[in-house]
Amino acid sequence: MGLFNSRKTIYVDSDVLVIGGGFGGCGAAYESRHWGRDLKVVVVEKANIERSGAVAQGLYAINCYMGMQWDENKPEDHVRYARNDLMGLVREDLSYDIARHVDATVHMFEEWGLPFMKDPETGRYQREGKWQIMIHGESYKPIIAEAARKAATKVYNRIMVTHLLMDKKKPNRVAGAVGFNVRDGNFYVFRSKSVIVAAGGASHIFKPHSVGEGMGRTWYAPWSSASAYALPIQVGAKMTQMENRIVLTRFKDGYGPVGAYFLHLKTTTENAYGENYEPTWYDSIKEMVGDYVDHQPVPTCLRNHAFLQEVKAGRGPIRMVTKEAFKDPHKETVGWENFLGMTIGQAVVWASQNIDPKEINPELVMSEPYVMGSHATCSGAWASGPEDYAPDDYQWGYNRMMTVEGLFGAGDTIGGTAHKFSSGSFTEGRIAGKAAVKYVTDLGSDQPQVDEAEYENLKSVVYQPMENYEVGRNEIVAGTVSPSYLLPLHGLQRLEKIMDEYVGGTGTNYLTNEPMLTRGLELLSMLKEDLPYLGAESLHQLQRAWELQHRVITSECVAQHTLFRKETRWPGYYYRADHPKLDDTNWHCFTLSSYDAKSGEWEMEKAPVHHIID
Ligand code: SFD
Ligand code: AMP
Repeated sequence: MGLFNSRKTIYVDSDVLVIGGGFGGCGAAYESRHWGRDLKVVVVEKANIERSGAVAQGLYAINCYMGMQWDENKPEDHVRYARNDLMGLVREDLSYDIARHVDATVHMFEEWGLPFMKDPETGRYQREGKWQIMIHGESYKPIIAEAARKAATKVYNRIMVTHLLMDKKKPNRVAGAVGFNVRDGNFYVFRSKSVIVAAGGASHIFKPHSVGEGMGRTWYAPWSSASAYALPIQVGAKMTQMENRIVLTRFKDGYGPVGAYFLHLKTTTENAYGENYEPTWYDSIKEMVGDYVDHQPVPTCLRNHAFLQEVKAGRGPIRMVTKEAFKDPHKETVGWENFLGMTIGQAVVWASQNIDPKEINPELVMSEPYVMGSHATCSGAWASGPEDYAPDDYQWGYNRMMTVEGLFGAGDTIGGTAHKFSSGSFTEGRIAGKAAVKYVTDLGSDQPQVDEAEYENLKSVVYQPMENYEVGRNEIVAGTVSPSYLLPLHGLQRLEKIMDEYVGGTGTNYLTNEPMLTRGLELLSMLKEDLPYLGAESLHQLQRAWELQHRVITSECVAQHTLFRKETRWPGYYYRADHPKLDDTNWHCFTLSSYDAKSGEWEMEKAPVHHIID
């Protein structure tokens, strides 16, 4: 490794290392400090926590709040809601654990200065829906980041974590992480007694609707690059429900979310001929999934399914009926502000396409799939549950610890816990932080040690794309296509095409089957063979190269899970055409995977779904 020896290696020691300073990470830092007054709590973030992660642009609602102080809901009710929405399969222990603590989190947000809308008559938080409350949330992220900054011993911004480090003595114990500074290029070795991964979900593993110059326009943040899954997968942590990718109804071209419209503005949808199409599909959905169609609210995936069927039947586009609601000045203000505080691009799209929702009912579209464990979906790591509530086989260590010792997670990282959203992710970070502190305290003198040979080897692996570029660049005089390297963007487009065409993206109407998945996996393994030849022109491109690596391994995991589950559990999220119905007899279970980095092999298994709440 000749060219980059001049880069400095910087060593950082900590008790608790938090990877990712988004909602889960900020919660983890805050709570680790509370329980570990004298401990060294370090946050490492690839951007700047002030405006990083999915909430960078702000949010207009907090989607998970019980309202227990006013007897609005009980934690058990939220578990029932999430279970119904996910067609019966959630980790009820983990979900309950978040629901019972989430209100306290939200109250802290208010103390820290987040402006909440209040119901003028009752003085309570203004409800958008049964679980959602409305905020003036443009500055949501900086407010939460401030608390984490004050709690952490140090926040390292602009460092992209590429790999976890394992203990020299105990094979299944974490000992830290490595990464590089995307501004000065220095190599960082984080040695830590415990690690909490809170690195967000994954966009751009399936081809998005907008490509070319519009490819940054996706619903989930384009910088959510799957590290939350790739880091644990690479060290053999078990993952769950990775087939449960999410597809969402969104306003066309700007990906504006629909929740505030459906729930607060009480708008409805109609087909191109002004008809309410959902009842048309009731019988056929019942035929596919049985009584799950009768749940209230109708599960997100089934609403998607009716939308997709109606478009396939030739009666699209589907529109949101806004004209009436927008005649009410309050609702009109809410409708616009919802996007100005959260998804500004949608307001800009409407302005640029001459769409005034008072005059025109705007088009909706079904998004490409994302992988994330905090919205209406359960993908993520398989985690140990709370000591006082989890059944025995969901408990092997500390709360939120993965199947790797000392490795914890929160937010999008953790599987089985849909509908936690921003507040639930922060809450889960708090739960993980508290548990990590206990783990560290219990370690005593038996402390993990990093292996110098391991991180020295990773140092050359991490910078290899820059070396590839530097050497290979001499072989071409112009253009971007080289015989010796491929650029991160080329790799990303290849990945998105494979996932789209074989693993159930928009290109096949979310449809796949065993032969398609088998071929998709072959193509993914060929892509993996080419990844050592990634070429990075700059540190920025080096970050893109590692984001791609993380997306590819996560995609492989999604494809393996999709192949393993032989049923169509969530029509509207994806379809196994060779197993077109829900099959509770054989598949009322979680799917688990583990990856062996040495052999490149995946092992799949089933785990039982325990229903703790009636
Ligand atoms: O309307 C590395 N979300 C909503 N939540 C709500 O409560 N209300 C809403 O209104 C929500 N809506 C919404 C939402 C998200 C988006 C994008 C839109 C609309 C347009 C969901 C929440 O945002 C989500 O649940 C949480 O943010 C999840 O928290 P977490 O911690 O799992 O992810 P994060 O906040 O993105 O943070 C991840 C951080 O990790 C960093 N990172 N750092 C170092 N090294 C690496 N390799 C890293 N990889 C990633 C990231 O930079 C980031 O800071 S609505 O649609 O429902
Ligand atoms: P969204 O804006 O679509 O991301 O959704 C925000 C919140 O509203 C989430 O809690 C969704 O589950 C919920 N939601 C969105 N649309 C509907 C609907 N039609 N019926 C019930 N809940 C919904």
